[in-house]
Amino acid sequence: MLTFYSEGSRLRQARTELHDGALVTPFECPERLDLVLKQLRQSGLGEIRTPNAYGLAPVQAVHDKDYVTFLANCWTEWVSAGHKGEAIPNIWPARTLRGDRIPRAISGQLGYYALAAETSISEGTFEAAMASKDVALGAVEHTLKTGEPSFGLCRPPGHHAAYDQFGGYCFFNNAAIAAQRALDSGMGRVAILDVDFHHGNGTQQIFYQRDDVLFISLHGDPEVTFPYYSGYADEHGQGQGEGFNVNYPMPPGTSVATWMAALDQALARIHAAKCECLIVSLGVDIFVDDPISEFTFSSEDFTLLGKRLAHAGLPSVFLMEGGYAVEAIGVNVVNVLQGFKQSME
Ligand code: Q9C
Ligand code: ZN
Repeated sequence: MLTFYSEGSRLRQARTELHDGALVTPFECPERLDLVLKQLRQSGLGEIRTPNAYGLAPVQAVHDKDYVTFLANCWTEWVSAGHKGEAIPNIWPARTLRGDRIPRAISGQLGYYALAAETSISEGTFEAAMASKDVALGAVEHTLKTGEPSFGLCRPPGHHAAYDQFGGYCFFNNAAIAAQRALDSGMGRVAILDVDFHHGNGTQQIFYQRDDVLFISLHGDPEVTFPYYSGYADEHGQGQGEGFNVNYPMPPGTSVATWMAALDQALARIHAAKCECLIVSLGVDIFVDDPISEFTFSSEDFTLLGKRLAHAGLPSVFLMEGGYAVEAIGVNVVNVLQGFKQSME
């Protein structure tokens, strides 16, 4: 199985994350890449390739053009406005304010285009987001061409990024960009299965009114966990998309057996919808020791997850999302991929 990876992902070097009322070193850090690469090299899973540069067109196929321009210019504008730290929003078009204006000042634009405050924009963030979507596109292109599975070691992650909003460590929605690419290459329907601990609100929002992408997410109950305002079981999709969005929220501490039972239901839906390809939003923050998440996967359970995913029998693309227990992240990712590879017929 090929891995796609870009050195450009290291250009995101943010120093600050708003966490527990303090600015801390971000959980979503470049060391995450090192640990995954190390385990991939030891595993003998397959070659690690640098993707081509695919430009902005595939990004603009799922994101707002003005949002992309905002991300491209944000750091420069923030610095030239004289701000000292990293770019962090501190006001939003909240429910009682106007949501129909995009202010001229970068501080006003930040709130307009942000869905959360933990994620700063720093020098190199846009360039890293560009590298990350190229990784996703390299992976999906390879799978479309060969039918073989592939792994995109995306960083920054993508599943919280919506049509015109960043947050939750995400800027471009790599899974959505890859899914759109698969559709544009002639696939009739694509499944995105999101196993990250957090609900993939961005992916859901991008495809909510469409029936050509089946989005299914297993995640911590938004009643008690990020992103709080998305991911409930009654979100089924809208219009044409009715029935093509499925959420399995589960409480903190949910057992692996319960989680796997939800996965079986998800795989049955993917089969019933006649999806032609599977994109897995692979967050390994469901690991028991993840510092910001509350599910209970052991490292061995990730192997089991890979095996179950192989039983879907579809051309599959794995794209990295979250996972913050840095020491274990490499083992956990490789276990999914090895489990998958071993169970393919
Ligand atoms: N400060 C992904 O896993 N904050 N994003 C949670 C801890 C945001 C996670 C509370 C978590 C975002 C891709
Ligand atoms: Zn997550």
